[in-house]
Amino acid sequence: MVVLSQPALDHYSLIKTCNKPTSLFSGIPVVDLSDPEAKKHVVKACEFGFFKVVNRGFPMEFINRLEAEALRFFNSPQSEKDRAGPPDPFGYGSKRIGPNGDVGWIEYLLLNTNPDVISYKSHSIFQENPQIFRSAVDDYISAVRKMACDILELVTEGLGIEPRDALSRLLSDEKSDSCFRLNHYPPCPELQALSGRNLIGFGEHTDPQIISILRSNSTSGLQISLRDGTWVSVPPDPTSFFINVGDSLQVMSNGKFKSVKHRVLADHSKSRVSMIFFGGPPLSEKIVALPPLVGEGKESLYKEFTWCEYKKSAYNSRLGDYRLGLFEKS
Ligand code: GA4
Repeated sequence: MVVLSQPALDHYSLIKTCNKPTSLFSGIPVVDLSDPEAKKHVVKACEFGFFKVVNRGFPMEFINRLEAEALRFFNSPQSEKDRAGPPDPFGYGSKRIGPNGDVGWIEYLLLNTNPDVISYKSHSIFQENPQIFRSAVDDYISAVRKMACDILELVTEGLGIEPRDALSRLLSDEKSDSCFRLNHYPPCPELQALSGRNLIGFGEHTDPQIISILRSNSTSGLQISLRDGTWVSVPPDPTSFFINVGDSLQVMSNGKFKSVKHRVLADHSKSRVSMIFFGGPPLSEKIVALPPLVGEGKESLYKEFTWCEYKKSAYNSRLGDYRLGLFEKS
């Protein structure tokens, strides 16, 4: 990995680059949600930590409407987009990610989905089409939240844990601290000509929440890190969803499920648009292992903490830090 510093590349300075492998990884677990055995497969897939779900019956119209509105926003003049920023952490952001100096070849809208908090409804992101953009976001978020809850119910059922809403209630709670992100990775053609390398759009990290649900257009770029540390490219599939186990679910499963490191590389010629729902619990919720996963006479692997404490610690960290380290029992 190199950091560009030549004057010709000033535009990109400080944004890291790397070589994008051309081959796509074919080993991503796929869970067919219409399969009567889905609960068994979802548990296996969570052990891997990253998987694709198909046959959800998610309205394609919600996806298309939201993608069109997102593109309309990202293609609008910079001065207009800047009116919706800087992110605090919610709002429009460009290149800067989080508060601690991380940067990437990306622009984004980060929205809070909890209407009690500084909701996205109060942001001036919706420009001249407020009702169309807002309702596209609302419709998509309610459908994707429902999908996240259903997947978590398959998880508890698959594990034989009662009640079946032991996990899903954390996202259906009206105080659920979930958020939603629309990401736009513009193409980086000059860079290809100059170095043949790709810019890092979003640097490597794990997601702090319980579960993340991602949908992207057909531009590749998402990569995951396998257990042996190799980075592999995820074949894009605009009609399916990709699921990431978050750090909190790793803790609640007492390490049975893995929060997988991932990153995004920008493409030379095509722009990538993704929409991600991050399902988080209420701020006061204790993140502890589900008792059946600890085992009789055994101890959980992690210290007790609330989501509020974990989130605070995440916002004090750099993107690539191993955040769960602070909460592991020695
Ligand atoms: C990673 C997952 C989500 O995109 C996010 C990110 C958040 C942000 O962009 O504001 C963080 C990052 C994410 C983890 C560490 C901190 C916080 C940027 C950062 C450096 C919205 C989230 O919840 O955590």
